[in-house]
Amino acid sequence: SDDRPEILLIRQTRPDVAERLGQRFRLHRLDAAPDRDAALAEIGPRIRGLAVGAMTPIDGALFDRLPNLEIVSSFGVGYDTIDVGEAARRGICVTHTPDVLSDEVADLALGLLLATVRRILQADRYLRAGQWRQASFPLTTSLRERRAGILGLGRIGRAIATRLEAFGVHVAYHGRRPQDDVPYAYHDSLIGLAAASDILIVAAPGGPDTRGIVDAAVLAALGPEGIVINIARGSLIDEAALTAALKAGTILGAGLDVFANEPHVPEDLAALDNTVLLPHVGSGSHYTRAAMGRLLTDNLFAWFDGQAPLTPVPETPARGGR
Ligand code: 8YV
Repeated sequence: SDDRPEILLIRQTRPDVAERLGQRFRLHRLDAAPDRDAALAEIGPRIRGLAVGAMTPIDGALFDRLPNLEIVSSFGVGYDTIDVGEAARRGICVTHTPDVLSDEVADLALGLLLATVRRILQADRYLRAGQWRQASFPLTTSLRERRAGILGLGRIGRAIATRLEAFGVHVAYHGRRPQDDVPYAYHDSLIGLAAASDILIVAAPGGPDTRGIVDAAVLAALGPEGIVINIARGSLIDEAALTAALKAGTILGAGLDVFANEPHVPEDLAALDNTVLLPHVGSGSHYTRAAMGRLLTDNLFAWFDGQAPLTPVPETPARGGR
């Protein structure tokens, strides 16, 4: 008989992850099941571990179907779609994939910032449309002498800050608390940070605590030269307020890799010329996604070896195996 621990994969489709897990565990896939409900009823009680794609809703209703679940290993650093309070109450450990993607996401944030400030994509479209032969591309705003405000100076926020320093851009930040090991100015309110900045970079976690905190007042404080960059979660920004500010010219532009209701992007945001919009690609390189996949599997390996998981989230118990 096969008495290996049984693991359920939900929206985690990387072949290398499935292969590596399959060498050690009995794997089940919910995506492949014709009747999800019947599949859960049959295998649910035997499942001890979950491997999930990022942005996958994981809640108490699912935990009810998995009474012997010990660990949820999630692909991605953000875990706002996982009900960690409910997991903690049930003694279920949740792990994520921090650190391995910070540089990649920070690189993309700088790319998005440069593309937005120097209108790189608009210039490419201008050339391809043959307009260069008629006239030079209009001059743009600049990164020179700008002041960036980072909302959320976590692992990714710090990686963005060091890059901004290299570009000669002044950095300040707002977050839950000041950090004593950084040289950047702390603002105890987001609106204060926005008022002191003309670039606002969103790098804080999503979820109920941060929903809509970049609102009309924050955008007004950022001002008419203001640039908003978001590589975190769309939920942090009031998209309607952002769209209105971009249309009215009360801010200058926005570069967004994330949206409130992915993969749906508001049409009026896409119709604007002063936006650069990307389909949530921050961590999306072969190199980094492979590293995330390894960390996802390593967390499950450690757990079922009876060791402490490598990268548990702080909200859930991270005891070593049962
Ligand atoms: C996702 C992300 O993991 O890490 C996160 O929080 O949002 C991304 O890296 C990616 O979209 C894969 O699903």
